[in-house]
Amino acid sequence: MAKSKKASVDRRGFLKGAAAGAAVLVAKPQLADAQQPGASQQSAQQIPQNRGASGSAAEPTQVALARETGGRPAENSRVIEHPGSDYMVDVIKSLNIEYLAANPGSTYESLHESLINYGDNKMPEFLTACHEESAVAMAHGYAKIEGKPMMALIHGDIGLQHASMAIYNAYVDRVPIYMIVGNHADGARRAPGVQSLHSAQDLGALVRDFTKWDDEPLSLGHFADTAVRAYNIARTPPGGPVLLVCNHELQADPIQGATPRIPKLTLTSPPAGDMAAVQGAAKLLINAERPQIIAQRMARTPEGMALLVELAEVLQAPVNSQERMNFPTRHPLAGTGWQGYQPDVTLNLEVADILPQARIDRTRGAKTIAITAVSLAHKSNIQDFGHYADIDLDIGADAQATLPALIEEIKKQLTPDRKRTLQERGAKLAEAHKKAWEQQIEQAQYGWDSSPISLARLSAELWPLIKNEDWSLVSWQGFISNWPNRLWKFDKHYQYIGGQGAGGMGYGAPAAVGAALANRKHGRLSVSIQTDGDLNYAPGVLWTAAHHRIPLLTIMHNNRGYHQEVMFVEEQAALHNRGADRSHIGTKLWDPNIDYAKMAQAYGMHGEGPITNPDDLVPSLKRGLEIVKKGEPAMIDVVTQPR
Ligand SMILES: Cc1ncc(C[n+]2csc(CCOP(=O)(O)OP(=O)(O)O)c2C)c(N)n1
Repeated sequence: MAKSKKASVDRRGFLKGAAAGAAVLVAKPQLADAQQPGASQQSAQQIPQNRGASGSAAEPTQVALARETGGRPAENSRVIEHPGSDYMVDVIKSLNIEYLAANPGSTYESLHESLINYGDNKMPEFLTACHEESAVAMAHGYAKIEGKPMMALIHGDIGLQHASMAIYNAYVDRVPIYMIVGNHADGARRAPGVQSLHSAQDLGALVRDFTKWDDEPLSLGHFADTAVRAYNIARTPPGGPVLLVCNHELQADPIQGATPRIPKLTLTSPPAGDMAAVQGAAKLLINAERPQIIAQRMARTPEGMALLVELAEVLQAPVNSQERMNFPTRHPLAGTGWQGYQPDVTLNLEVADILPQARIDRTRGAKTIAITAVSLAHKSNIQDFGHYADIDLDIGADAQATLPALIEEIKKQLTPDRKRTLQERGAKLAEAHKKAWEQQIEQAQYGWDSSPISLARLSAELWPLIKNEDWSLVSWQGFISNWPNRLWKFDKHYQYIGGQGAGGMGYGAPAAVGAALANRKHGRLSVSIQTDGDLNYAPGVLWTAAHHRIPLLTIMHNNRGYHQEVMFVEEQAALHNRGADRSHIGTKLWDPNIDYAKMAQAYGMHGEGPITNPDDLVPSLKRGLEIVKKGEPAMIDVVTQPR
């Protein structure tokens, strides 16, 4: 909870006797940021004061304008004893949110101050971001490790526009994020200029198409209800980002009378599949000759992985896991079966867009089952779905919550005879898995000594250095040809965070920092293989990692370009019957080459490279890992093959 009543009364007493603004800084000298050079030397006049002399937070003043544009505001001795934002902090603390990431902004200045002083900058702790997209994507990465939301504080309509792509990624990835955006909604009270320009009549509308829920509370009681409800909605499968629009007046006006009761959070239990449908699915799966399980956004918690292992083993079916850690990569049933294994029944667990394969399968009489909570939560405008999937059994429910019943039902229906047949299939699948594994090791050797360095070698050289640690890969593998999946042994739920969700670049670097933040308190070693195009969207997140001492080894997959797009342009050139020799135009990041070691150093972390000789790789990775194990971020720039 927040500071004790006595402590906060004492602080207020102190505030009364001093110049208010200066007191805010002096009162909390132990705060890390307040100790930065110059912070304590600020005079009372330099502390922003935009309130009118009447004691109301109402009047738009020239002071408000001046402060936003760099002018010197007038002195003001008024003190607001108990701002609404203190109560908001109590409400937020009741949700047990560990961190918030934000770029500062005047639309939430009152809440900002209450969080760091009244709330003691704990639960949540404030992390300084350098771009709103980074703040939200950090929260995205954090939730994928921790399974619960982090907060992003956003400044008005401009900050929300910056944040929007990251919100969209999280929405499609069904990841909970808790967002508060400040607003100056009351046109009669806000100042002209930025207070108006950064506000909106319906701020949530900017991102409503891809947030799970938003609300704009009108009173503190309404704020408490909305804040608790939003948290619950974010976490109820399918999860998603939620947004509270928080008006300046609600934050800054003094609380009148007693504070409203804070509702108790009770998480909604996820929907499990209808029993008749589950029984039907069990029957189809038991009778299948070549069943297949595809798991995409299935495992929400460590139990999800354990359930999927149990399902696979009881069925002796191969599991093709995508996007998340759903299934151990070295389990004998991991993969897609033996060569030519054509599934006759496919079970899709939280698979977003299953249509193309389902239609192909239908033409040869194969059946498709889907279990996903996304069927219960569609929106219209943004097209995060494909054609209508003509699947045979469509179970609208959370897959993880449905697995216990499905496993039970399969066990019940399985005869000893059928069990024997399934065991025989399992032995063949295990053989196929082993063969596929050996092939990967062989393939990894192609181009072993090449420069630029092969991604297989990079992954293979990294593995022995981390495999005895409690490691976590906090970057997507799509653009590194899935080499870690093909060579490493992933068997814990936090060992991989998957991709962007909606394919929006700029996600990778901040999501890695957010995931590393979540891993930090568990003492895990976070490693990211970072593409260069993605990092350059908002590299300031490197400073956030350095400033907040977030241990993360970033290994640049520096192919000096937007290689995915190089390939697309080359393909078009071929289609148009023209040469591909100009495909670098608009797609390559060279001339000049970007110096990532210097970039890392500029942001305050260890940086080395570019590594072009593969023999230099291991010593450099070792140096980076040593630094990360001491609790700091580090970057190694490796010049790599395109894929
Ligand atoms: C916000 C955004 N803009 C543009 C794209 C189009 N796009 C898809 S892949 C890609 C290249 C990414 O480059 P990089 O991260 O370096 O990965 P590489 O393909 O080089 O491995 C781009 C620009 C996108 N997905 N997202």
